Amino acid sequence: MAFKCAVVGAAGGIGQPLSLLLKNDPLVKELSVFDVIPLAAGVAADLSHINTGAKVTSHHGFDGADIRAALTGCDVVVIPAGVPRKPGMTRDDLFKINAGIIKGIAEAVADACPKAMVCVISNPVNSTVPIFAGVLKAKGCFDEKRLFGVSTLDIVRANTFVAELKGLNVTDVNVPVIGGHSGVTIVPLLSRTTPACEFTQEEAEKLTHRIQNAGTEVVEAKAGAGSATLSMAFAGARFANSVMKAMNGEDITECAYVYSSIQDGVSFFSTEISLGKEGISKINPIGKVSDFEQKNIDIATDALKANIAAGENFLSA
Ligand SMILES: NC(=O)c1ccc[n+]([C@@H]2O[C@H](COP(=O)([O-])OP(=O)(O)OC[C@H]3O[C@@H](n4cnc5c(N)ncnc54)[C@H](O)[C@@H]3O)[C@@H](O)[C@H]2O)c1
Ligand SMILES: *[C@@H]1O[C@H](CO)[C@@H](O)[C@H](O)[C@H]1NC(C)=O
Ligand SMILES: CC(=O)N[C@H]1CO[C@H](CO)[C@@H](O)[C@@H]1O
Repeated sequence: MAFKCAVVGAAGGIGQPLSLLLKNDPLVKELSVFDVIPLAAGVAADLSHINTGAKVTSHHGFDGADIRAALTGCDVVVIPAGVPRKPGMTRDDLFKINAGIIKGIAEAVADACPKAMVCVISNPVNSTVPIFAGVLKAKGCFDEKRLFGVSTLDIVRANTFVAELKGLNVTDVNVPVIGGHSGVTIVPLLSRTTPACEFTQEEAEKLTHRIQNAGTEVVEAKAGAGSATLSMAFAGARFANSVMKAMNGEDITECAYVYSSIQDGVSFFSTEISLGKEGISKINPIGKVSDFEQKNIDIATDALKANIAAGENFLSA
């Protein structure tokens, strides 16, 4: 079975290549391209000439009716809408702007496609996902099995950096990355890399630091022209594809930042999750980790407490 998929923020740096990858995904039967800016229509026209099965439709505009029209009937909604980080800007600075954008999109999802699988890319994911959940709760349609903060880029990066260091075939490498999705909340579980790898303490520290700060490498290299877009589009398309494969009955495991009681003191946490026809079928326990990883999990949990509160306070303000 194939699905109707929307990209919200489709005219942006992430949105355009993400839309391209979804247009090329055989599991997508209709791609609904939405952005507030009119360029959405151009992106859709361009994509519509590609001879793959997905039918392309488009909507744009600031009126709530436009996004609701784009979302109607969608099975999967992928959201890279917002403002990207510029040099010198922290994910905190982004928070206020993107929080308002996410709130509006969540209201539209609640009205137009409350059963859709929702994949949030807009940063800071550690707060935008709690905001999204809060809006859906207020609208009486929050299903914790269907809301995902997309942290896949951290796994994609970890796989790449580990394969480079160890001389492995990168397509075979998998490094689970748990916790949150920025700075110290990103916790790679290098000890659980498959195929099994040994790391010295120095290698583990260097790799962990690089994975946590990889976004900044791209921001600095683009020198004012934006943040990670192409690698993020790849990661977002991979995650959406996994969600759709699972909706078709395949057993799939991905890491994602979700509503979870796995970690004491925080209501959202990223761990490996099993996906099924109805979204999350099981949140896997953290499992065995090294002492270094456990220390990083504790640091991440403390930081996330403040981040989640920031999301909740934004809604109650
Ligand atoms: N999760 C991750 O790993 C990750 C990685 C990189 C970037 N990001 C985040 O993704 C977001 C987008 O980044 P980008 O580089 O594509 O930015 P961009 O500015 O190039 O694109 C954002 C797009 O969102 C649109 N937009 C703004 N408000 C909207 C709304 N209310 N509804 C629909 N569309 C709206 C804009 O018109 C623009 O086309 C940022 O928040 C960025 O921080 C996340
Ligand atoms: C890497 O692994 C993939 C999948 O297992 C395989 O298709 C590919 O040929 C391998 N590449 C190399 C260079 O060995
Ligand atoms: C650890 C971390 O920095 N995470 C970000 C999550 O979102 C909040 C905003 O509420 C920021 O404080 C953090 O930068």
